[in-house]
Amino acid sequence: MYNPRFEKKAFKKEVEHNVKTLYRKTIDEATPQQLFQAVSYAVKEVIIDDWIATQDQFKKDDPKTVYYMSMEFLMGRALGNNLINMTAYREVKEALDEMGIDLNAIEDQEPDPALGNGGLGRLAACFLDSLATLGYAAYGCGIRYRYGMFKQKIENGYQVETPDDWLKEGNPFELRREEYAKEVRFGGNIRVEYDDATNRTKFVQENYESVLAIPYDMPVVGYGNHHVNTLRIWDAQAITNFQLDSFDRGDYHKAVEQENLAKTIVEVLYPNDNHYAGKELRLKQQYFFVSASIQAAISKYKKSHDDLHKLPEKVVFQMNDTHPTVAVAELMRILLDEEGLGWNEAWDITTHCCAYTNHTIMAEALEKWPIDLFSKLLPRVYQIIQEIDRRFLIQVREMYPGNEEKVRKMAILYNGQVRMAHLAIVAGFSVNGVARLHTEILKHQELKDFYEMMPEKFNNKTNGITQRRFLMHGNPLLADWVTEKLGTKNWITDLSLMSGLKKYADDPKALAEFMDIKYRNKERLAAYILKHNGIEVDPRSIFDVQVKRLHEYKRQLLNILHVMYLYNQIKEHPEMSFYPRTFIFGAKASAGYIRAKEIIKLINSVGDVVNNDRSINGKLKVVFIEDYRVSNAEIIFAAADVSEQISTASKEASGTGNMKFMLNGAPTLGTMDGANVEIVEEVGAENAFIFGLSSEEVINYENYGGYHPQDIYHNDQDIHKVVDQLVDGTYSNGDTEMYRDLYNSLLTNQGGSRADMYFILKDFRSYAEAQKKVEEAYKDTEGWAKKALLNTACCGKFTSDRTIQEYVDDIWHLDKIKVEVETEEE
Ligand code: NBG
Repeated sequence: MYNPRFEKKAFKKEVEHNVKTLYRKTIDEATPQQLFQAVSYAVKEVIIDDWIATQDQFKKDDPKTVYYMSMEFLMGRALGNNLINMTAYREVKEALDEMGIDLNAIEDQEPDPALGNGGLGRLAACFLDSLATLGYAAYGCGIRYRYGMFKQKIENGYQVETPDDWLKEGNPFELRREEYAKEVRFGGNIRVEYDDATNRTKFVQENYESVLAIPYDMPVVGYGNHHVNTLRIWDAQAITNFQLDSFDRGDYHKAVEQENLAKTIVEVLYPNDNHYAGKELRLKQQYFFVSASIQAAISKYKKSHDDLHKLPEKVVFQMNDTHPTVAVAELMRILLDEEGLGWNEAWDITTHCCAYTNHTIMAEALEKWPIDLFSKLLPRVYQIIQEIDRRFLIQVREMYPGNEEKVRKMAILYNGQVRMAHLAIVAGFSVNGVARLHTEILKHQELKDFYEMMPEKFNNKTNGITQRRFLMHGNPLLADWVTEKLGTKNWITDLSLMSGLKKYADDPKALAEFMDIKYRNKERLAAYILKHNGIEVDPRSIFDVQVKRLHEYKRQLLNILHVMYLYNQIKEHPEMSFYPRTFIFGAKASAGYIRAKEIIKLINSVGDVVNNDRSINGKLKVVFIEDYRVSNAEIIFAAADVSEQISTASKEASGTGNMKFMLNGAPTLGTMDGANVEIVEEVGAENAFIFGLSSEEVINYENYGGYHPQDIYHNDQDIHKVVDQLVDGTYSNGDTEMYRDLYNSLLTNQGGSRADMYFILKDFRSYAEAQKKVEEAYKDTEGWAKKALLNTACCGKFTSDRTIQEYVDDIWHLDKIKVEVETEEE
């Protein structure tokens, strides 16, 4: 056993004790939420010992540490995952059973900490899991948003957002660490002073507003190795002594302003995925957590080292997209202004400590802050960026004499804007994309100029996911089966072992078992759908699933238009053979993304019509799962037959949902985009369903034109009919305007954006053909089982353990730690 304190008797006692001291109750009297708290505190007690042991080990070994800087950490629930990683899930489940407590029900009491939007935030969470499991020293650095991702309700087919008050009941796993608070300053002006004593110019920020950043630490438990890293998320608080001070001086307004700044700064996560909104508060959030994190990292370093020049030997800051790139200027500021280093030394340190990951080529996601806003909010940081830019442009001019076009294209400051990606590339020693195709597009299209000037910085790190959450926790039936078939549990930390399942691809008994597990998971999802949607779905039908953020480039619209087409087919040819299908969607739309919300409404409207048409005998069902999030995702992946990964080629940087489906035995129906390319490479084209334009074709159309969706609309009668149904009232109770915008978006150019800019009509036929192939393939029960099993067997590459090891080997160069703990184990 992992830890004797999970021994049943002791653990039960601990839970009883917690219920008593926290709530003055007995187990029988406690509410489910109170039981969740009591159990979690009991688990935390054990974690804390390992957490301390890990910190002690760090002190002894002094390993290099990565600070993973991210605006988002989509952690999902902690209790179950912590138990799994402490290899105590079963013991605790049994112990609780004996007390008449159902662990699953207790787990459901935990709010999903949803401090992220989608793939980018969930990737950060998977990375933390892998870093701890592989035994590396790492901090996740982020924001403790008071409200995480909004909760989605579907009312009358429309998305309605409600606040996610995730901290309402308290978070049993966090520790508030007041003593490590840092001050963060905004605004004011910079006074330049000459210090005769040191012979140096000093830059003094005056008339600023400031807030106190207070860290909350959450444990990140590695699998079975006693290694516990830290996710450090910052809360904001007004600086009280200043408040009193200014109150005394009658500066009441300033005091109230600081109070408000502190409140608003961490109030809410911006619900934008792949979209930049340019809001001042967002920039404040960025600087707030970045400044606090860097200050903390430097003070920690200085506790046991005296030479800042050697910082890169012990510290690396990984910037998760451009959101934290202000880090490079903040590190420069601290080294220059607070530590008194010269520019060249500071630059040398910074450019050996900072690395940048790019997560998208979507133009609307690129962060470009207006200079006036930026320089007002961060006056000193802005000065430093000006100097970085000035020096960089000298290099560009040296390398490309007379080429002012280059200068314009590459400058950090241009056209009244601060281009954050350029800052990150200039200052970072590494620039990576998140799937091979994505990195190639960065090198040869989006970031071509930078790649030509500094090719050595560019590298690829194909994303991955953690099998601990997405197989062990989400799909225990399959996890046990895999262990039995492989004869080892080692796949839990070495997913390449899954290839050992390949030998069962022609074993009818194994295939039947595999599909039986899938069936039971489909029953579990069907029960969830019945409970939440009131819709009855048949687990024998094909579960065709698209779950991800709602975005036009992800093309949920293509999927639902195809459902409309199938429905027309069934109605027109009632006699035709048709394998029953259940189309399952789950997606949140950013609150301000109107077209995305129209698509949600359309999906629900199509569902209403199709699900209630008795004439089609339940052949077709459409389900929209409300509030898609990590906890229900686990249930959904386990139950999927088909994984819809249908983004316009070139647009999806990687995708990670695609990997979770694959792990759970669902073949990909997708375009050659993002990591789909590598999935197909691993599993073989015969075990996936690929369709659509290639990324090159898409890029060519984008650059040179030549795509006219009207031609398709006029020449293809089936497409014509489906598109017309958007405006003939079929799915809108006769309202011809409800989906007019979607209709127009497909057929007419609209202020700056081309008609059908995501090539939905262009790819429609080949998508429909691929769907036809899915149906044919599914009818062959054993053939399908083989494809499904091979997906699971070939997913080894897509573990985040592999990704993290690559980051360690090529970018971070961390030292492995072995946490020594004394246990009474024999
Ligand atoms: C997203 C991409 C996904 C990718 C994740 C994680 C942003 C900016 N990017 O394709 O759209 O899987 O990042 O890398 O959210």
